[in-house]
Amino acid sequence: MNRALKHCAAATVMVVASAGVMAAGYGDARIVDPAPGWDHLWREVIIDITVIGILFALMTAYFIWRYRRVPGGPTVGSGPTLSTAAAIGWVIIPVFVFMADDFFIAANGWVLWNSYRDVPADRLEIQLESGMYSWDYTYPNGAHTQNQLIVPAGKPILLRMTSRDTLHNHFIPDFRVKEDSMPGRVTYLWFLPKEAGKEHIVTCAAYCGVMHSYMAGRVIVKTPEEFKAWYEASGTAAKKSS
Ligand SMILES: [Cu+2]
Repeated sequence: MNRALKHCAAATVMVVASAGVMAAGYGDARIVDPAPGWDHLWREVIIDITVIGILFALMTAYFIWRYRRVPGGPTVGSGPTLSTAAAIGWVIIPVFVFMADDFFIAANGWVLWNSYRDVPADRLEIQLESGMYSWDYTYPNGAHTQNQLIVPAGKPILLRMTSRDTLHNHFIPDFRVKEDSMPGRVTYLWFLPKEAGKEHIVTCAAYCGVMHSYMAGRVIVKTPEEFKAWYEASGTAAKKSS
């Protein structure tokens, strides 16, 4: 009876500890911009594996110490024998607890992925053609830029991407977005620039040739007014030159 209680108490401690880890910082279910969600999920994974790792290390250290061989002691241990139910419980409960945590994290990842694939209707849609070794952006009014993605703050930006030669990968680390662009196929990504006056690095994240490491650009975030002025001037200039 006493032994069963001990097992029960130990299992309860594990369940409570893991539930605490799972509940830590559980976020808002309605995510508009997935970028902070990815950061949140990353922190959660780090906290979870740290807590679970420490828990396992402590338990292992305890068992090593508790069941060590002592000089003059018996060569075959005389530890408590588990009942069938306790043995099964010790397998099932921890597996359930840790797998539940894995599924919880995976489910959060799927939710974020869905919001990343679901582009807001009110957006600025820009065509991107990548090539060795530049990023070429074309705006709805014909404005064209190379290696400079000029965007207004506060508006979701959708890039429809393709490539004129080989496989590239448009990566904007600050916005947590990264997507292949390739010939004969249109892929997309979207992000939400928030702060005007900021610049963000764009880099190619798929090895595409000898100059791959030079294939960098910038996202330049302007205020909506600054952007409008630039956009209208660039659109007109594009029309005049054509
Ligand atoms: Cu590239």
